Amino acid sequence: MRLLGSLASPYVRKVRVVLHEKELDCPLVLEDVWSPVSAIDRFNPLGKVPCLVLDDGECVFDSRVIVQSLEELRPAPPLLPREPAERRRVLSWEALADGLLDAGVLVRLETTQRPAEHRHEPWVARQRRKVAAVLDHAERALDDRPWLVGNRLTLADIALGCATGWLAFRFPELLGEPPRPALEAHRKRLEERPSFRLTRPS
Ligand code: GSF
Repeated sequence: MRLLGSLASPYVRKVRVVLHEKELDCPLVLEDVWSPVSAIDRFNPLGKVPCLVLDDGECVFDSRVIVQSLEELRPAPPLLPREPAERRRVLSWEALADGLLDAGVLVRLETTQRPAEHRHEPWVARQRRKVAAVLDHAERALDDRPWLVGNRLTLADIALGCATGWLAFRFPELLGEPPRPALEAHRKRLEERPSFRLTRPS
């Protein structure tokens, strides 16, 4: 199998971190989805990465489906609990982290791609509020606990770590103000893991 993706995408990073944590070998094939000659549409009609291409040619997307498939392919170490209530909590955190990213990416596109005179500031402010609300929610949930769910690393931490890592890369001011010490400790702890160190956005 191979993973189509980019080095800056936080959704791709989530998949790459899971691959590393599970010690699964899967080459990353760089795909610039914004290039007019990108071949991504041949693999994913939505034109988005990440896309996991299996050996028989089947294409798997999006990142949430890919990481669940990887969990089934290689159950150890478990990143998605089997116990229903714990599993639900982990998946809800993943949805929150991805939702934060969706809002953050909209802010980035609105402020980098759209000419200033066409920007819709209330829309940008709305997306920024979503980012801040998820960060506040995570700060309260973490308090002085090392992990979001249970007493070990799960997909919840990986998804949140990829989201906060992307903010540190693209919007440090959104991440840093107001200070959220528990969240910052969580981010730094994750960034020290080999799986995160090897997948830093660039
Ligand atoms: C989001 C993927 C995505 O937006 C997932 O896989 O979890 N829900 C999906 N990927 C972006 C790259 S990035 O912003 O990380 C992408 O491929 N955008 C191209 C486009 O045409 O929107």
